[in-house]
Amino acid sequence: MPRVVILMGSASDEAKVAPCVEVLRKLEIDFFITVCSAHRTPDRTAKVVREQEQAGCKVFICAAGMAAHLAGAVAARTTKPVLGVPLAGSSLAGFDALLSTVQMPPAYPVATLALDGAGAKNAAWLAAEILALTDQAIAERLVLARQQLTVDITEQGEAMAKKYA
Ligand code: RP5
Repeated sequence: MPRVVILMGSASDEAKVAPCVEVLRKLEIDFFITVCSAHRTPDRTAKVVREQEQAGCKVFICAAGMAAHLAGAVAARTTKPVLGVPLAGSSLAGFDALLSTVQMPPAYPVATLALDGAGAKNAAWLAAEILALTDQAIAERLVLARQQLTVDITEQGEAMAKKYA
């Protein structure tokens, strides 16, 4: 049962959203992913939110560029946490998408992550942390994954020190 739903505004966003998928897979979290536009397919967006919520979705991750209203449009239709990932794709280099995603009116929050791949990755980590509040297995996998990062970075540090010794 997918507990995380990833929506992107266009198929052209796929490469920037891929790191999110990678992290969710690594943490063994089921997800549903599709293309859904706030502007081009508003009815489909509403339908997907309704259907996925009924199917058990606990967190929505929305990635979009330009006048990025997807996360806001989803937040308008659910009280589940909505995580927004602004994408750079216009001559404003993502500043447009950042402001469109982050500036939500009271009672309709969008937890806005960094731009592009970095934000996509952290959206998955944050979704995992939200799920971990009520899922012990995910909580344990999160701790293990972080411990592995500590090991990896320590090894990198030692290798770097050796290289320049
Ligand atoms: C946004 O417009 C999408 O999220 C995408 O980042 C941007 C451009 O979309 P395409 O013209 O490539 O479909 O809605």
